[in-house]
Amino acid sequence: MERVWWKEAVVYQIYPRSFMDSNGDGIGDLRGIISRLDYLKELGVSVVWLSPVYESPNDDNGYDISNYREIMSEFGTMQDFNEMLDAMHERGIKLVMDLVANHTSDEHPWFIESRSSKENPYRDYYIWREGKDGHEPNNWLSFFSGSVWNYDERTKEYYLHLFTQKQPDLNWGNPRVRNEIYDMMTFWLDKGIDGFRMDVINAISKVEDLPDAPNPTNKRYAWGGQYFLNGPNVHNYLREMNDRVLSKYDMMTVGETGGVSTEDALLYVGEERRELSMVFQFEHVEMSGPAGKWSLEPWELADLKQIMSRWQNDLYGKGWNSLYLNNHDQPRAVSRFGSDQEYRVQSAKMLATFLHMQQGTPYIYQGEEIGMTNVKFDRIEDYRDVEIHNLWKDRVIAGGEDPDALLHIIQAKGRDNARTPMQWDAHPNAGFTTGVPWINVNPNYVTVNVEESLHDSNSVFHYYQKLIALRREHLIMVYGKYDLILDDHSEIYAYTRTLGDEVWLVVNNFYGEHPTFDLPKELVYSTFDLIIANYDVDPSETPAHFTLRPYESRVYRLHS
Ligand code: ISL
Ligand code: CA
Repeated sequence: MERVWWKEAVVYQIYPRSFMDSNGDGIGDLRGIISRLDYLKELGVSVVWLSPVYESPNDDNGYDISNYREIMSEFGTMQDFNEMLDAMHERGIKLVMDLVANHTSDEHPWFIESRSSKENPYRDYYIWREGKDGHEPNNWLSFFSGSVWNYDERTKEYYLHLFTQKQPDLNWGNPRVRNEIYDMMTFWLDKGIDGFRMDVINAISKVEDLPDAPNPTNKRYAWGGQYFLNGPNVHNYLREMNDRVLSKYDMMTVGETGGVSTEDALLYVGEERRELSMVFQFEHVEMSGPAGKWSLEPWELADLKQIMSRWQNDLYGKGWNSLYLNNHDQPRAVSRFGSDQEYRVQSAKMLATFLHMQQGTPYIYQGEEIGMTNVKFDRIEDYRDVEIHNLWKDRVIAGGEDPDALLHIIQAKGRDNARTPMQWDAHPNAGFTTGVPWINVNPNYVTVNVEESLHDSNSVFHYYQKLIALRREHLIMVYGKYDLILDDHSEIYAYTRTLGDEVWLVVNNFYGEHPTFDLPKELVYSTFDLIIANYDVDPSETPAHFTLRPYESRVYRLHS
């Protein structure tokens, strides 16, 4: 595969509202980010992905943009932004911005014009339809509960919103809309940013006639993803975007693409396709079974192996993977895939090894590098996420479901798990703010925090630092071929990486027991060395046979 900087990078995601507050208003901001860049440099990451910082009424924390060319006043000014970008570049850190172009805020001037009359020149910037027999134009279910349609009194038509009512979908079929987006992207790239993370980019092309979705269980609304995910023109639009914008810069792109198979993904990231650098696939974060996201069904290691290995194998030599276990939309990785109790530190390190040793660009979500965990708020009022509150209205207030049962699920799966303030130190509010934080801190900040991690040479932080440093030294971590071994082992997830005549063996114990590892016979070696491990390893033990401790991880280099 061709060598490129973004394949060799490690990306750190900042959710600005919760990262660092510089002025005591309880909301993270750009000057707060600037004040913590030395920390990111010490960690060693080479790219920051910054969740949206554009002007927004914050119905969905900045994923509802009312002006693409201004900074949200709560976060600072354009001058702060310019300073932040320079300060990142001075430290050798590139900046990837969030591109939220499937929809805008309903407070964006385009939408204000669009809804004002059917004749307005901006009408066709959005997706308007007449009702059908006094109902919505179709039965599609929104990502955030309820219908995707909202009736607008003034013109007596409905507009489409896949997310909240305050996030109307843009009409990408209109070339004027596409031009506006390309101009806006050029504006930011000309400022010197290094790429875009593209929000729900595979939803920008809807099928022309917007048919009803199949509704076998006869609910009021039904999931219509097949009519708007990977739609008929999505690749035409991305090719056009690439020709007009992306190809003119040395940049990276990562498309957020829920519901893609590896075959679909290759159409976005195939090396010859001239579309995107990589995509975020969702299969491993959607393992929870038929009841979907809002259920407590456990995930299975066999499924994780099968999914991750399929992505590793199917994209190998053809297109690039991204690697992540959590982000601002997902529960905390250590709570979900590891253990956030007795083995929090060990399992956080194990998960990091498991992920960073695969092929692809790893993404670290803020706080993951110190093993931050899920939070349990006891009262629905303490949650802030619009997805959670819409769900609550739909299922408890309107639907009469048991509030305690749903709260329990929200505690495990809700997006606010990822959005509590970054835990900097043991001072009140975790050192995030001197004021009242916009969302409560996780009470475990007293022990789980950056300051503590920096002092402890055995911390999760120092382990991540080591993994990131290893990637800079060893091309095998980036370009080596992945092969799953011990496919059927019920506790161990092990694989090898191979580049030329170099072989690395990666062994991860996903549970709290003591399984034994036996090297498959075909893997012959004469000498070995230990690359990294999350426990002290007895040097007399060989990679041929050993017993793992709870959540133990080891990486060996095998010499033939
Ligand atoms: O987290 C989810 C809902 O459970 C996902 O389905 C999520 O909504 C989807 O991945 C799209 O996410 C992106 O677009 C949303 C925004 O709310 C998310 O924060 C963003 O990552 C709308 O812009
Ligand atoms: Ca602030």
